[in-house]
Amino acid sequence: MARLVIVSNRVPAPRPNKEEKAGGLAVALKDALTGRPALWFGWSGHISASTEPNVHVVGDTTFCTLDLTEREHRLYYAGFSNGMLWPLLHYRVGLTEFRREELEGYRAVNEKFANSLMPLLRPDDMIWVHDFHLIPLGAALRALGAKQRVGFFLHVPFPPAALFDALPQGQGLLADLKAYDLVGVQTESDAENLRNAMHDGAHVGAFPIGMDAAGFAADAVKSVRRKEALRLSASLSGRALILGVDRLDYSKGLPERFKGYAALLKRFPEHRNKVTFLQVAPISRGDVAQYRALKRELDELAGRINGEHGDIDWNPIRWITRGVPRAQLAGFHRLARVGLVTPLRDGMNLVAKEFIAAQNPHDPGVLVLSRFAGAAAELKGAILVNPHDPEEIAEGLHAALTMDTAEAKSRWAVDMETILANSAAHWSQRFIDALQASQAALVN
Ligand code: ADQ
Repeated sequence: MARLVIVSNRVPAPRPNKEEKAGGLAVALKDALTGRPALWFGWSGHISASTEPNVHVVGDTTFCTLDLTEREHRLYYAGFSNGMLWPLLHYRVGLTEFRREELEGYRAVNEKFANSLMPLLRPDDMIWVHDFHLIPLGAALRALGAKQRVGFFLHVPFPPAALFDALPQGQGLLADLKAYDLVGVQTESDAENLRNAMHDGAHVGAFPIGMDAAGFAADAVKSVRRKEALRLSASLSGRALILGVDRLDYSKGLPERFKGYAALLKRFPEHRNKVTFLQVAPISRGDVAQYRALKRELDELAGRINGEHGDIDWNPIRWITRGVPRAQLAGFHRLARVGLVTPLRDGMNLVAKEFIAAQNPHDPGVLVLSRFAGAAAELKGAILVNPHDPEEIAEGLHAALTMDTAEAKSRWAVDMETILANSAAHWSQRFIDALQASQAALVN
C-alpha cells in the first residue's frame, strides 16, 4: 500500500493527552492513517531559529515538524494566512489586510516546507496537502522535481471569482492550484466558484468532510452521565438549554447570534426565564487585533443582554471563553434542546454534525443552522436561517423551542442518517481514491 503523506499547517501531537483531543483534522484522518504507513509533516507550533526537523515515530506513522522563526510566523501565519486569506475566503473582503511582504513570507515558508519534505519523499508516496496555509506547496514540490500524486483539500469556503479577484497576485495562487492532481473543497458551490476562478474544472471536486457519528454518539451517552453534564443539567432548573460551540472567530456570526437570542426574549416573551443560552467560544488567534475586538464586543453584548433581560434568579446568557474538553462538550450537546450554529460563512462546520450525532434518538434537540455553513447543503432536517438577521434567528429559535417531539424526531432522523453515511473515514477514502484515479488518468 502506498505511503500516505499528510501535510498541514499544524500537526497533532504524536501522543495527545486527553485534554488535547481537540478534534478537527487529527480525528478526521485517524482512520485514513491506521493500518498504512504514513508521514505527517507541518509546523511544530513552536517558534525558534532551528531548521532541524523534529521527528517522532509512533507505530506506522512518522510525525515530522519544523519550527518557524518569529518573522516567518508573523508573515506567513498571522499575516498572509490569517490576516488576508482567512477573511477573503470567508467573503469578508473588508477585513482583509494585504502586505506584499506577507505574501512573499507565505511563499517562502511554503518553499521551506517543500525543501524539507522533498528528501523524505519516496517515489510511490501519495501526498495530501491541507488547507489555505499551504496553497503553493504542491507547485513548490513540483519545482523541486516531485512526480508523486499530490492532492489538496481546502477546508474553508471558496468565494465567487469577483471577490477572490480582490487578492493582489491572486492569479498566482490559482496557478499554484493547477500543480495538484486533485483539488477538493467542501461543497458543490465552492467547487463551482473555484472552477470559475481557475477557468479549469477538470480536477476540482466536492468532498464534504464527515465525522465519526457513531463514536461521537457513544461519547455523548457516556459524557452526559459525568459530573460536568450533571452540574450543567442541575443548574438549568428545568430550563431549555440552547447551546453554541465555536472557536471565537468573526466567521462564526457570534454578535448576530447574541442579538438573535435577545430578539427571541423580546419578541417571544413566553421563553423568558424558560431558556438558557450557553455559548462556549475559546479564544483563538488572540494575537490578531480583530479577534480581540470581537471578544470585547461579545463581552459587552452578553453583559447587556443579561442586564436587560435577566432576573434575580436567571442569567439568560452564559458566556465561556475558556476551552472545554471535547468529551464534556459531547454531553452538553446531548442535554441541549437547541443547537445554535450560525456562522456567516463556514466551509463545513463540524459542530453542527456533532450536535446531531450527540442527540437522544427518543427525544432529540433541534438544530438551528446558518444557510451559509457548508453543512446546510447536507443537513436537510435543520431549521435554516440567514445568520445576518437576528429576527430570523429569533424565529428559528422559537420554532425549535416549540417543535413537537414527532417533528423533532423525524428531522433528526434524516440528518443522523446523512452523517452516519459520511464518516470521516469515508471522506478521506473518497478523496484518496479520487486522487489515485486522477493520477492514473494523467499517466494513461
Ligand atoms: P473550524 O473553523 O475550526 O474548522 P468546525 O468545523 O466547526 O470549525 O470545528 C472543527 C472541530 O473543532 C470540531 O471537531 C469541533 O468540535 C471543534 N471545536 C469547535 N469549537 C470548539 C470549542 N469551543 N471547544 C472545543 N472544540 C471545538 C475548519 C473550517 C470548517 C470545517 C473544518 C473541518 O472552518 O468549516 O468544518 O475546518 O474541515
